[in-house]
Amino acid sequence: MDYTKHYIARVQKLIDQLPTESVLLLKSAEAKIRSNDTEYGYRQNSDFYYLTGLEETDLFLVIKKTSAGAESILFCKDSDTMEIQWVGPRLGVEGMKQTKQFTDVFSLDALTFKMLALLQGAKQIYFDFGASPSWHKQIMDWINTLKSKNRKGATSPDTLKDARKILHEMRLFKQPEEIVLLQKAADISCQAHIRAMQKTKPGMMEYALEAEYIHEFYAQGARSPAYTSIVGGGENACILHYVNNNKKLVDKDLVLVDAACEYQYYCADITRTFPVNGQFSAPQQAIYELVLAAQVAAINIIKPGVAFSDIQDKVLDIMVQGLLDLKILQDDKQGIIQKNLYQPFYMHNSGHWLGIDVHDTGEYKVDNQSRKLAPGMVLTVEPGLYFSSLLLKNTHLDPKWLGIGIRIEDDILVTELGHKNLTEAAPKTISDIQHLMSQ
Ligand SMILES: [Mn+2]
Repeated sequence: MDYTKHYIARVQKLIDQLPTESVLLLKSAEAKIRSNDTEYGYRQNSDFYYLTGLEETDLFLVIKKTSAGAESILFCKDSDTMEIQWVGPRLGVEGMKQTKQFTDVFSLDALTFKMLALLQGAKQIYFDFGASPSWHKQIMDWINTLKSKNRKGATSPDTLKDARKILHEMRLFKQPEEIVLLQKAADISCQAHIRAMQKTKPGMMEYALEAEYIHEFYAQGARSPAYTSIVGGGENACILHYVNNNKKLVDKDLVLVDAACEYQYYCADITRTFPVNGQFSAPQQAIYELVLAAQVAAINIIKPGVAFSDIQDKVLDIMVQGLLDLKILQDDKQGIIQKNLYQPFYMHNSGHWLGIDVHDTGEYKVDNQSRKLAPGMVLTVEPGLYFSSLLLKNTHLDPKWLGIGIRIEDDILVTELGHKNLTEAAPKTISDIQHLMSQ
């Protein structure tokens, strides 16, 4: 699919929000070394990709807005013979011009000379605060060069502004063409969870189960997990960011898998917890039903106007009541919630924004109030309960709960009328999971 018109529209929408006499600067991500002289697979800077869809290094995007109008300018590199031989050709100046995405395209060789001309007369510079120290320094060097020429009549900008404030708000509201890609990432990830449930058996290594996910991602064209997969059998499920994935899956244990793919830069994020041998024990079932009830109830309140924090409140309302019913907690429900007495078992938030970054951009508070949901936002809902033997062994907790760790996570799109669960194809009821695993 040709997304060029969408990138042009995003740049235009950004221009609309810039004051006149301003220049916005963005730089592509650099290749990152993994070991000695070999690199990680390249991933473009998320903001740069959002505006351009380009996957090359050594790109500079300049957007200049004056009272006379606005222009978008790309600086890029042409490949040399050696580069074509070893890593293949770049689009180059002519190739970039043919996309007709930018007002003008120049060679990187002209960067400093042209940049000083572009910055001349601008009152403010927007760039991505915190992107990298060398990028900050580069921008300050350009400004200082201009300042040194002020006796010759050059004027330099006097205000620096964070481009991310604008870009990250834009990225929070997903456009239809983005939702298509998020759904695709979600669909592939759901199929990976189904494949994994079908392959799981006692004695299997956690990394072998992880391999089933990676297989499904790659086979369907998603060339990377959206984040390092968490595959934790038994007690390991209680370690929130367990990524060693190197233990054996044991009969009668549960396995928690937090794994999903990135498809054309859009992420899914799914957690499922299922029994290694295909059948939940009674204590596992009791905790699972509680987490699931809290997750479903929380998803069901999602619609425009609901506050982000209402989701966690709903989770706590259901889970704390359930923990009281199971005699894991005692006394007064509101007191437990106010004093955070549930935290030995549930110590994280209900979820996060999802998009080009798995923990996507966008403020969670506006004017110090929890953000109200609106159509186009995509978020995860992922309550969990964890009974770590290491942390809870000297408490009065009934030992039958120890070693159980359960999280259930789906990806939810806020729609005009309510919400859509993008990941509902991954089984999560006990009967659906046990049925699938018995086949
Ligand atoms: Mn998540």
